Amino acid sequence: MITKKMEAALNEQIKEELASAYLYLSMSAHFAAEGWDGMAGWMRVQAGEEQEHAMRLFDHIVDRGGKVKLHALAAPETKWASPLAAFKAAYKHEQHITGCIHGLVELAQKEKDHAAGAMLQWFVTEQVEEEDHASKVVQLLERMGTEGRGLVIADRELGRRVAEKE
Ligand code: OFO
Repeated sequence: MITKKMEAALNEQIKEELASAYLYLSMSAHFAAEGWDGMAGWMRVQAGEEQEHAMRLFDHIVDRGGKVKLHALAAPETKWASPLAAFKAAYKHEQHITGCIHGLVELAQKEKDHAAGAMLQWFVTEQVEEEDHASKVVQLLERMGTEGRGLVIADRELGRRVAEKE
């Protein structure tokens, strides 16, 4: 049986993951409106992954006899000064999420909740990938330049991202 503290913290993390999905969907909408279809697609795939992350936590709470409680989501930003600014914001956001996950791992240790600890290890590894993906795009956009042909090539490259099976 999940403890009340762990249940509340994981419910909070479901909100964080869905807020991530919301943020990336908003970025996708922004890129689509600006005609950057490749980057819009990249963000859409990312938003889908975030929903899957939320569902992992959802299922864990249910499997451990707890109750899922969904919290309200704040509206995300809708505009970014440039593609580079958006991906920098995404990278910063992932660093924030990594901090949340590490906090949950520490709570699971304190609560002696080994099942939550084991489940959260997947997220620890995933966050290494999440930060790596976002920072690599930042690097790519810095190299390709913020306008013109370089950005068109980067957009095409980023559009090749497809949803991975977890
Ligand atoms: Fe769920 O990893 Fe990104 O936010």
